Amino acid sequence: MIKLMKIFIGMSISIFMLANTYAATKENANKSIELVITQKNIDVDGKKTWVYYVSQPNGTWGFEGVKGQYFDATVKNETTVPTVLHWHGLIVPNDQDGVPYVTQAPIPPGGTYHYHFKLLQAGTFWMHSHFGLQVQRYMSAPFIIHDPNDKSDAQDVVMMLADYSPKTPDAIFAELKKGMPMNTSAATKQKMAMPMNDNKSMSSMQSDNSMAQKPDLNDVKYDAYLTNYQTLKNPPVIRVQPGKTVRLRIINGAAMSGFFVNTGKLPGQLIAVDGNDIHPINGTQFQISEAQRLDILVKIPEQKDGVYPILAQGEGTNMQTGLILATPEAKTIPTYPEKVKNTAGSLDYSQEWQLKALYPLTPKPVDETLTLNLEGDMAKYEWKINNQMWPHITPLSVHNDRRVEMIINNQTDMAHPIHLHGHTFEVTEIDGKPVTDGAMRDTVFVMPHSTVKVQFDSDNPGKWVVHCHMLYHQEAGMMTEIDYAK
Ligand SMILES: [Cu+2]
Repeated sequence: MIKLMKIFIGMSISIFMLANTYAATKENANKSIELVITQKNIDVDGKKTWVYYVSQPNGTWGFEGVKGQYFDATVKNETTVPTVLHWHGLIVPNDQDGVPYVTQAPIPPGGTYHYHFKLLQAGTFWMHSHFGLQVQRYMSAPFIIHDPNDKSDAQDVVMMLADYSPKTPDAIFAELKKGMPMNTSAATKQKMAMPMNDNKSMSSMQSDNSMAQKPDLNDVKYDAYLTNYQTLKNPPVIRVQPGKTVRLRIINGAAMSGFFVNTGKLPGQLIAVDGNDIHPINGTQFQISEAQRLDILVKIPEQKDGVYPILAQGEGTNMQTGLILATPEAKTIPTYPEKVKNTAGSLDYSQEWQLKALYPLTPKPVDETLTLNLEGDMAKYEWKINNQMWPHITPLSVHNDRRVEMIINNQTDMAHPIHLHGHTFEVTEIDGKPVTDGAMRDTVFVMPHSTVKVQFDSDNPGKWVVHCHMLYHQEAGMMTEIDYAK
């Protein structure tokens, strides 16, 4: 028990450090670093489990750097399995992208791999394994890049969300492959296809009790959700200063769960999605699908002993996770329940419609069009793009230096967060309706039986994978590749 406590304390400290070592890291960002992948034991509400952990020898969880400087890292695989780390959302040269058998060979147990690239962007990103089902064991960590021109004195607080099951990832996948009747039930289909009123659905987490009686919209049932490896029974408590601004850097690192984020008493201002600045949106509830990020500013009131939970409820569930912002004088931290009365609804487009990129693409005619038809066979648990399952795919092709439109046509009964490597795209159309200056993203949520169009400039030659970021969908085939024509 003491050992476990130490792990928790260790993790809290390194997260706290991440929020407070900007100055030191700023000077050191050009230095070579080591990122060590280890395994460790944690306790999730009384259940012992082992997890992966990616940290630097100085204790920093993940990485924090400055735009314009170089990321020069030796990744050490101190686990017992092969792995590869991918830098999610970062525009890197193709050979740095970290996709096994596409851009590099896996790093064997005990092996190392050197990555070296310039940090071209500023924002909230993350790193994660692109090998097998390792994301379910949290082989993931924050990758935060500061803008050297950002004069804000906001305190950074990283909130990395994850989903927890006592079952092994292999067992979860085997169960899905065997098929679960509830997935294809008429009630589920009906619920998925149900059109949602935009304003109502933003707050659907509070209103819809009827969801509780219906089959779950999620194809994996989890026991708990985690924030920075901890549950609400023992949440991260981050000390904040009265009157100061906090920049929440929320990363959805969950394998299969979307969330409704709730800033509670603190009015929030959403300033970036997927690391890309938007025209700010005020609110207290925000949506985040798998692999996406939200940067939200909250101002801590002047009150000396303030406690402010930042919560995230899993879509289609009554479970929540979160962290607690507390001023130094707040001695007693109340506990917040892991389970709430109301079951949350599903994520939708209501937030996406509000997003306006601060730096959208320069409007240009589309030169080339790619179509991604998303298909699925629930009975066999096969997930496909253009009727092909990874790795048995024919790559799509683009030419260099073109404006490319990607049409994502979801023909399945489930939503899919689609992620493109090596590029940032603009959301340009949702279900036939144009989006003006839509958000710049690397991961877009596509609702069931719905079509989303995005555009990007083909300015980064190589072989880039595009895939669903629901881990078991990806593993079951929902991934393809876009190659630059030679
Ligand atoms: Cu999917």
